[in-house]
Amino acid sequence: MSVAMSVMNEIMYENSNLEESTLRHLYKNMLKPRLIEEKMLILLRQGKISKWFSGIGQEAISVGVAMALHDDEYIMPMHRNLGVFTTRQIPLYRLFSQWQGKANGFTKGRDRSFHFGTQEFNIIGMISHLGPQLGVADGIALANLLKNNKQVTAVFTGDGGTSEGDFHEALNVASVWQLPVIFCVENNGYGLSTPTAEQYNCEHIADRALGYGMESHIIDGNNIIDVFTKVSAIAEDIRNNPHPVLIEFKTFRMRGHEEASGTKYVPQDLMEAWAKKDPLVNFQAYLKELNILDEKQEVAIKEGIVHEINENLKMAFDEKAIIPDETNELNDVYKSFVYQEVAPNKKMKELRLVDAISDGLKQSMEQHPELVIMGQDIAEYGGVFKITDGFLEQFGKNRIRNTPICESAIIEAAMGLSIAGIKSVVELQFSDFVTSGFNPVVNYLAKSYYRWNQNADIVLRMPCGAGVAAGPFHSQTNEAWFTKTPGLKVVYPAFPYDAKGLLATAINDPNPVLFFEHKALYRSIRQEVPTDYFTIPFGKASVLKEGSDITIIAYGAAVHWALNTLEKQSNISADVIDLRSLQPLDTETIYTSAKKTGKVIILQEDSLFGGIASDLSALLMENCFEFLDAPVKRVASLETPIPFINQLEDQYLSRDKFENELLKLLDY
Ligand SMILES: Cc1ncc(C[n+]2csc(CCOP(=O)(O)OP(=O)(O)O)c2C)c(N)n1
Repeated sequence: MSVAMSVMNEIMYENSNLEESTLRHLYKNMLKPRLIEEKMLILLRQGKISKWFSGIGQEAISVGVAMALHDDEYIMPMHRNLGVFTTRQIPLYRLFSQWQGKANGFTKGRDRSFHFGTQEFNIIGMISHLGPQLGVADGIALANLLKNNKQVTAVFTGDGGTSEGDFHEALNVASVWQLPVIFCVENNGYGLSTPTAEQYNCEHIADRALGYGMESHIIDGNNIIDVFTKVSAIAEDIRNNPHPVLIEFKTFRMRGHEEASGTKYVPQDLMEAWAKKDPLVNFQAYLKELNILDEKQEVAIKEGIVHEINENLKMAFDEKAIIPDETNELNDVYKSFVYQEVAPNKKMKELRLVDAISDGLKQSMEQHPELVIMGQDIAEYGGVFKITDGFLEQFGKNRIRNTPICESAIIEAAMGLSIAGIKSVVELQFSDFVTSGFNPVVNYLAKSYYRWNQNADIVLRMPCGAGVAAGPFHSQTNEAWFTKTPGLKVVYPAFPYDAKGLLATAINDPNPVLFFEHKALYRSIRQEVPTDYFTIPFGKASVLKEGSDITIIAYGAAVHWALNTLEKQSNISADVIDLRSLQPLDTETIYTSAKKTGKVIILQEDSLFGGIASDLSALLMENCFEFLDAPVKRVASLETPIPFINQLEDQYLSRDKFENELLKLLDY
């Protein structure tokens, strides 16, 4: 080892055979974000940008990690990692436009600061919630592992972010699956105003890796040579031998959490001590000491960067402001999907709902050779409802993945797979447990396409529903939590035939789809189903009966409750509409029927307030009022959680109240 040792005031550099050109490169790459920030702070004071999270003093980490990775490897920065973006050579005017909410940015004014990704530069930015980045990194790393492309993924978080559940789930999943990912924790002393002593109760964050069976390192985050050389070596090791690594970079946040919040709570002596360890100033002095940089070169480099900043700023300022256009906005909520009709074959077989879903899932696995299924107990055990029984033997362990009980990390990992171009299906053991992964569903999967045109090619299978005496946490039908959220599609079949065809479409659709499967129907409903692969389009309700007195609208188990009621009341002439898909919704079929019959009753299994029936009722009032002969009637379950014991569950459910309400409405 040729070691040029240098003891500067505060940082000891070891030049482990790095070329002069590399050292200069490291320097320039650190200087650029520093100069941009200095300019941004001026613009902030002038009110020309809205908010700024400073990375001053932490540049060595962003730059060192970004330079240690290959350009085709994904890197996932946070709010203080400007150096990642500049090291990847993103044209500055695009960054400036992003911060000004202009069209040349990455989110068309839809999200601010560093909340964006760009496939062009293999950078996947954060969502505000911090932690989800880590699970998404797992998914990208999983894709790399499956493709065997020897790539490593690096993801950032702060010391504060390590307290989030996402951090622990992501580390656990990465370790269990031995994913090629580097978790980079920038320990900068504070999470907003909270010092690390109030954030965690262990000496080093790196120590936590032991608990996950993971390799870890502590690196001086202000020493650019250490960061670059050590991360380069770690990355190379991971490429050859995939495994996760946790790195804790010791550093300090030199400015406020964001500029407006100040640093009053930080002791002055701490600030002063860390100011002496400035990564840029020390490295610059070191390069001068080695005669790699002189005063003239320093000035020239600085002038070059300042010129680039000013030119690019001018471009961003000159760019016209975004003109709002509702159509544009609405068109970017979902990735466009051209539905491909695959007609059902003539050969039929009688199947239960559970078999039809299993059959459809298996055929989609054959249609899409890269499709991955993830879920708890789905491999050897075949899933708690046995939907994936036998899949492991046919498709292997890479594609049929048992997961730890980490709903958040797994849904985030599915997002990562999608970013890397791989479709996935996630089986929630019970739809009730989606709450443990709620954040990534409603904030990441749902908003990603709208924010920066990155789709989430994911189906979440949701075994749901009551009537099985399973109590408040295994019986909910929670579709309304998701129909409320733009960006998600929600499908809810009631029959085996529909379930098979709709599941195929859900998997073909590049958008996030929540696929509800009613547990009480799994083994009680049978139907003739085409044996081969076929598709059914979303947004088309199914008219099960045609009549003239009244329109009955339902979905899921409630469809069967309505049909059973009509069997008893055979003199009633009703249109029975099974919605099948709730988002998109087939308003045309609903309105046509309502206008014909003049009376509408909506039967819903969920409790009343805020459910689908309420919105359907509002839509009918707004669009069919003149045709209605009676107020639209909603019949829904009691406004309580779902109770366990049969007689209480029976009382809770809307099922037995329907007949009476139907007769009353007919008499209106
Ligand atoms: C889930 C969630 N809770 C709270 C916040 C508000 N918040 C944003 S950044 C931050 C501190 C983060 O600290 P750390 O991870 O140490 O990163 P740093 O800002 O110090 O770089 C907080 C509390 C948030 N964005 N998301």
